[in-house]
Amino acid sequence: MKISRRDFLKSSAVASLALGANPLFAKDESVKSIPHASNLGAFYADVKDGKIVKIRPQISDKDPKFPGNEAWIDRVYSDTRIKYPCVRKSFLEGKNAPELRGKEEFVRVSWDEALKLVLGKLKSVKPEQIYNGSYSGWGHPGLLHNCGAVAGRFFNNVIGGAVGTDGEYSNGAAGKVNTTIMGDLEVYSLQTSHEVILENTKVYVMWGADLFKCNQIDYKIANRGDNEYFKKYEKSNIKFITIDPQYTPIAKRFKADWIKIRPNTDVAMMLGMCHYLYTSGQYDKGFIEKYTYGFDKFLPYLLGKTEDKVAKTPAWASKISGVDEAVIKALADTFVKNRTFLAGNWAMQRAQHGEQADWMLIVLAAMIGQIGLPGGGFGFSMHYSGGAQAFSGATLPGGLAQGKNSVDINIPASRISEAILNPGKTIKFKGAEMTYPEIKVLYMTGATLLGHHPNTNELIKALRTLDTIVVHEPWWTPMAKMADIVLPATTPLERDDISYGGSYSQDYVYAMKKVIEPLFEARNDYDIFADMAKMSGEKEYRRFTQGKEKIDIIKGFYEKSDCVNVMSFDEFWEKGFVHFAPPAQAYKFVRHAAFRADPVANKLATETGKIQIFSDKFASFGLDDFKGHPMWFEPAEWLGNEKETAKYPLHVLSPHPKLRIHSQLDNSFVRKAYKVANREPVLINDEDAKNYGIKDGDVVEISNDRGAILCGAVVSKDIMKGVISVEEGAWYDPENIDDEKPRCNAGHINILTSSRPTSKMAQATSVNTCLATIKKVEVAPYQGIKAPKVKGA
Ligand SMILES: Nc1nc2c(c(=O)[nH]1)N[C@H]1C(S)=C(S)[C@@H](COP(=O)(O)OP(=O)(O)OC[C@H]3O[C@@H](n4cnc5c(=O)[nH]c(N)nc54)[C@H](O)[C@@H]3O)O[C@H]1N2
Ligand SMILES: Nc1nc2c(c(=O)[nH]1)N[C@H]1C(S)=C(S)[C@@H](COP(=O)(O)OP(=O)(O)OC[C@H]3O[C@@H](n4cnc5c(=O)[nH]c(N)nc54)[C@H](O)[C@@H]3O)O[C@H]1N2
Ligand SMILES: [Mo]
Repeated sequence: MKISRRDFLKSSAVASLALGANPLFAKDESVKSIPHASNLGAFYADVKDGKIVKIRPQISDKDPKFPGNEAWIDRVYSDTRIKYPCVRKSFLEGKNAPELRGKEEFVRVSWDEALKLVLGKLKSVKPEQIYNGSYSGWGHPGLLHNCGAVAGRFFNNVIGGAVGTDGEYSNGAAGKVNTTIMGDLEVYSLQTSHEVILENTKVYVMWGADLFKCNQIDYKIANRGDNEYFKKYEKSNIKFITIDPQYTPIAKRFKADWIKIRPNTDVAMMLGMCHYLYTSGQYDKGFIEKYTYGFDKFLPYLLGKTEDKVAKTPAWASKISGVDEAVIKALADTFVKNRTFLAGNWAMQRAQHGEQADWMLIVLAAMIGQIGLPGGGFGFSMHYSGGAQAFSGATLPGGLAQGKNSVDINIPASRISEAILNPGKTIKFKGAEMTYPEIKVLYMTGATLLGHHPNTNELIKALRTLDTIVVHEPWWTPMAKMADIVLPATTPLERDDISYGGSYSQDYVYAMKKVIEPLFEARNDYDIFADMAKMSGEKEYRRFTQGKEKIDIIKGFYEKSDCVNVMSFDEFWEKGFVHFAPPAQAYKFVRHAAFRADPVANKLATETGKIQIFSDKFASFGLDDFKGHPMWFEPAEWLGNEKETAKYPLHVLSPHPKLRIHSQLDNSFVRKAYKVANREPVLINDEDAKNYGIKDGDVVEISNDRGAILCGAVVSKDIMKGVISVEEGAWYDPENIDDEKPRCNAGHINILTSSRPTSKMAQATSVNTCLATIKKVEVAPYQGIKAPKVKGA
């Protein structure tokens, strides 16, 4: 089934109109409306004769124009569905030939044969030789079928554990720093509410925070409630400023002043502002004394009285960041004289030395002195999953218990390729050391290493050394194609589940009812693991299922929550949702207000109970690339590195996709809305385009030492000179599979990104530290990715 862009526009207009109608009474008697929900929002799926014919948004979806939900029809019935369990030919024949991964044909096998093969492989190695890469949770927001949770439950209860991931790709660097600085991760915590911002904030700084794009989806169930507030922001008197190499559509909507900053140089700019605030005597001395620790140890560095003898003046910062000295000073003046909110992003810390970004922004906010005041201070989740929405406070349904993992080895999220290629190697990590295990089996469910991990060619090299790769997937993703054993998973619409949303408001609990029967031979991840538990023995099976049916587990989650006080499970299951209206005071929430009101009674969970401008713990790590206070470190690849830019003059950013969830939806009609010549678009500045002889719509090759990709050019004034941007998540599609580093026809950005860690402290991903070059090319038309041929199917 294929839906055109025009059909989609038509149907979503109808969908918006239908929003108020009672969805349980579809006009056509033969059509059943079944409630379901996903990261893309809550909806009713209309089913006729066992087929989904329409997706209609639920009442909680405040802006159902986002095309993702409509695309469920397309995705469920996609040609790229994996229909049967499959095994790579040589692997099935017992020859393995790992170098043929991703090149060889697959053979259809029975479920029984496939699962025996998987279990046999898992049992032939030690648990510490299995890497469970079911990272992230973006596979499925359901509380029962959450891919990471079911995989963890299986490995911990049946296999004796597995190697996991430490940290993540989202906030790998900040996540290792903020708890020590603020006593809280900050990036996943409830933010100062929209209402408080609207009432109090005079200056709103989007410090790389893409408030609109990133809030259109949710880690749980999206409600797009922020969009209602953005209409009010638009009409307010708030002065918006965006500090970003790109002028985002929301910045444009808010008529924000655009500060074009060289990628990866924000810390220098912040230091320049701090120097100016200090030397001009404008910083809030009282705040620093009362609420922070270690300013005196940071000051010599700021003033150039340490070894480097460099004062971090606005002039110094200007040279690095490309932002005018006068602008740096004017911004500092504006921030300190007005109620100013600094909304940080996560892309800044997804760069080499990303540890410094949030820390330095916190120090700047501390010197401004508005932390904990209504509409002032900083926030690191204004752009994510409705971070500034009012919190209901309800007790929600819980999730699937995973049990204890007896393998105490977790590989830092940026280090997977290195770990596979260097078993036994010891690295520094979080102030201690860790040694890589010898990984033999890679197991992936609900995540895609071949999508999210940097330096794809290095990763593929690593993958081709493993003994076994098992992937559960609904679709023939590039990761599935690289596997030995591929198990067809159901899409969420083919099974029952329960979840809640938004992640921060927590005001709706949703029934995610099975909409249609599983297609082909697809099975639920839960059932796949349950079957292997059964094959292992009665005891293992009981440990995995705890003697419960799936619907009873869902009911159990429901019954332990506040939902039961609203309606019975049966009523909920019929209606589709429970709503908890947030209390009035939730709309007045001010982050850090309690700490500001009483820093003794409400001290932070830090070394000193205060904000750590300096941390003795961090200083004691004795690292050369991460110290006791935030600092500017020059990245290996950036526009200020003349040697590097001679060869690769453009800084490549890989932000999150507007119309996808990472790689998800790249096999749906949604791609028609953004692909250029069927390839991932690259945003390029108009002057750069002219200099390179590139026109809008041209096919271009972007390359560096790590590889090359083909993209479609989008020439624009909304990206600064010297920077190009390709959204992460295009499905990798090698042009000539036998090349050592095949060019990617689809424009998968991680071909170009580096797996270099942020530092020896967090060892996090640094994908936004990347230089490359670009040229126009003449190539054959590209049709997009296809499912592989399967023998016997
Ligand atoms: N260059 C670059 N790379 C990045 C980033 C970046 O900014 N730049 N960002 C990073 C970040 S922050 C993140 S969070 C990661 C995201 O990385 P991932 O979490 O790997 O991203 P997704 O593409 O959402 O992968 C989810 C996979 O689960 C599959 N799936 C969906 N439903 C089911 C199901 O029910 N069962 C099973 N078995 N599978 C299912 C989908 O088809 C998809 O392949 O990417 C990281 N990579
Ligand atoms: N629609 C959609 N929303 C999403 C996701 C998705 O896949 N699709 N993924 C979700 C996930 S898992 C995550 S982790 C978050 C990601 O949240 P973020 O990491 O904050 O989002 P990005 O899109 O990577 O980048 C946001 C902005 O940062 C800018 N930027 C890049 N480098 C720099 C820099 O050095 N300095 C400054 N000042 N700005 C810079 C980019 O130009 C971009 O406009 O988004 C979430 N929201
Ligand atoms: Mo993420």
